[in-house]
Amino acid sequence: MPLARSLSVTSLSGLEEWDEEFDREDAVLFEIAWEVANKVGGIYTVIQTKARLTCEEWGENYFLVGPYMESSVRTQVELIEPCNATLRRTIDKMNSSGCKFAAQCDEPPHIVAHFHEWLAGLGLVLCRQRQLPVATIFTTHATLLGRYLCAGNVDFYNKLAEFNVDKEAGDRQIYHRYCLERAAARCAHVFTTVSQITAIEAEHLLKRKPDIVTPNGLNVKKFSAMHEFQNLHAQSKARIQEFVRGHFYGHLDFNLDKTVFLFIAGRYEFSNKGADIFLEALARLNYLLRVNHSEVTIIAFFIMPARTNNFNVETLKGQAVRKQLWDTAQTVKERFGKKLYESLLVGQLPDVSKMLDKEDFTMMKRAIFATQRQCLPPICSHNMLEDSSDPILNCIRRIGLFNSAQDRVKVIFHPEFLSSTSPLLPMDYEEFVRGCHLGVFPSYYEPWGYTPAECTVMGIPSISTNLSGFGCFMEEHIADPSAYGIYILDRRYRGVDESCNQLTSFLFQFCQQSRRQRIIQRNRTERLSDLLDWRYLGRYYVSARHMALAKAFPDTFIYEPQEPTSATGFRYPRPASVPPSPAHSLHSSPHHSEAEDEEEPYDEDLEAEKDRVNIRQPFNLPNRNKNHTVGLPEKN
Ligand code: G6P
Ligand code: 1S3
Repeated sequence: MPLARSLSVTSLSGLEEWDEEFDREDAVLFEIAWEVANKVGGIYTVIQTKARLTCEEWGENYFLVGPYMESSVRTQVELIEPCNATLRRTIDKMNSSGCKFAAQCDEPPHIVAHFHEWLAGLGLVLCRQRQLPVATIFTTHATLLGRYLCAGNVDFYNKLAEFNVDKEAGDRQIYHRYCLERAAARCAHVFTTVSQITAIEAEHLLKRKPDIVTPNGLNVKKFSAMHEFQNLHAQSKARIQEFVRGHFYGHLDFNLDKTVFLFIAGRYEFSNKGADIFLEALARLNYLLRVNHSEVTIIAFFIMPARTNNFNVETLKGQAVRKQLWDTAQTVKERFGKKLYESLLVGQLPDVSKMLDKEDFTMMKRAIFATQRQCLPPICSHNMLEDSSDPILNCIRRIGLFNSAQDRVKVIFHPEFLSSTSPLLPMDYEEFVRGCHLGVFPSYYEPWGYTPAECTVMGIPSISTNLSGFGCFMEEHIADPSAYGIYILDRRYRGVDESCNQLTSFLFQFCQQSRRQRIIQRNRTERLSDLLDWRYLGRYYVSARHMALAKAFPDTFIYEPQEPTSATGFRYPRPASVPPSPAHSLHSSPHHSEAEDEEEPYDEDLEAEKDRVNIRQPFNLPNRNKNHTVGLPEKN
C-alpha cells in the first residue's frame, strides 16, 4: 500500500517565534487520559515520559487529569494543594456542587485541553457540545476498529478504503465505543495520531484526516562515556545468565558465552504484535542452526501478560537449585580458604590433595544430585489459567520447540510484566532489555511501537516492521537502518510466509555476528537515540497546541504552518565505519572464534567518532551532550 511521507523532524519551522511570543501566564494546558498515573499500555509511557518537557514549558499551568485509582495514587501521586487560584476556585466549586465545572474568574485564561484515546473522548465531545471556550485536541494512539479488524485476520491495509465501518463496528460489538471515538475525532479543533500509517487508518476508519502526526518520544539518558551503556549491558546480561542457569538446571549443555538473548514484549495480542510469525521464524532458525552445526544457542523470551495463578513449581525449583549450588560452592570455598590460610600461617605450602575432605565431597555430591531432572526445562514460567487454548503455548506445541537438548533455540514464556521484586527474575523491564541482545517486534498492527524505541535509546538492536509507526519513522530518517541495528521487516508488500523467511534470515544473520560486531552495532544503535528524544519530538505537540489555539481563538492566535522543504528534512547517513560490502562486515562462516574477536585491536571511541563526524557535518546533527534541538538554534 503506498503511503505518503510523514512530516520530517525538522519541518516544523516557526515554532521559535511562537515560543517567544506566547504568554503562558495567560494560558492553561490540561491533558486528559485514562492512563495518567495508571499503567495500562503505551499511552502511560507517552504521558509519563513527556511530562518533564511539558512541565518545563508550562510550569504550574500544566495539569494532567486521569482516573482515581487508589493503588496508583498511593505509589505515583504526591498530593498537594493547587497553587493556581483559578484552579483552586474551580475545584472548590466542583467539590461543593458535585463536579459541575464553571470558570470563575473575570479574565479566564486560554485553555487547551488535550484528550488521549476514546476513553477520554467523551470530555471533548461535551466541551464542544456545551460550547466551552476551550481549544481541544484529540490524539488517537490506535483506532478501536483497526485493532479489532487486524486481530480478526483480515487483509487490513489493502481493504482500508472498503470497510463498511458502522457494520464492522456493530459486528464486533464495539459500536458505541466506536461512535465515541469518531465523535471525538470529528469534534476536536485539532486531531492528531502517532504515526503516518495510523493517520491513513484514521482517515478511513474515523473519517477525518489527522491535522498533524505527533510521534512518540522518550527521555533519553545521556552517558558521559560511550562504554557506560555497554557496561550496563554486560551487568544485566550476567543477571539474565544467572536466571538461565537455574531455569535450565540439569540441561545446561550449551555454552552461555555463546548464547544470544532475544525477546518480544508487550500487550498480549498474539498476531497483532507478531508473536505468531516470531515463533514460526524461531522454528525455522532452529532448523538452520542445527543443520549448520552452529555453536550458538538462542534463548527467546516472551514477556506478554496473560491470566495465571502464579509461578509454577518447576520454575521456582530451578532458581532454588541454582541458589543451593551457589551456596554449596561458597561453603566449600570458605572451608578451602581456611585450610589454606592455616597452612600458610605455619609456613607450609598446602598439600593440595588434602584441601578437600570427605565432608566437602559429600556436600558437593548432594548438591549435584539435586540437579537431576526427569523433565525438560519449562517453556512457561507460570501456571496458565487458559493453558489449553493459549495461542503462544498452542503454537509451541505445533512447532515442537520444547527446550530439548537438540534444540538450538530455546523458549521461555513469562506471562507477566517484569518486576525487580520477582522471586524468579528480579529485574525491571529496563534492566532486562539492556541485558538482551535483540528485541523482536514483528507487529502487524502497531500505531507506534514503544518497545523497539526503548531498545534503541538503550543501544539494543531491534526488529520492527514497515507496518509499525516506529519502523516507518526510522526508515524515513535513516539511510541504512540495519547498519544501525534497526531491522525493518517487510510486512506490507510480502505475504506472511515471505515475511517469516525474511525474519528468519535477520535472526540467522544476527546469530552469525561476533561479539565485536555486536558491540559496534550497539554503539551505532545508541547513537540514534537523539532522534527519539522528546526534546525533538515534543515540538509536534507544541505545534498541535498552537494550531488548536488558533482555531479556537482566531482573534488572538494565528497559525501559519510552513511547508517542509527537502533541505530541512533530516536523514542519518550510513555509518562511516561500515565497510561498503556486507561480506567485509560479517564473518563468512558462523564458526569463527569469539576469542579472536576479543583480541583484535578495536578502538570503540575512534569508530564512534568516525561515525559521529560523518553524521554531524552534512546534516548538522546536534552534539548529543548538549541540550539543543534539531534544526533550532542551540539553547545554552
Ligand atoms: C559490553 C561489555 C563487554 C562485553 C560485551 C558482551 O560491550 O562492555 O565487556 O564483552 O558487552 O557483548 P555480548 O554481545 O556478547 O553480550
Ligand atoms: C498503543 O498502545 P498499544 O500497544 O495497544 O499506544 C502506544 C502509544 O502511542 C503505541 O506505541 C502502540 O503502538 C499502540 O498499540
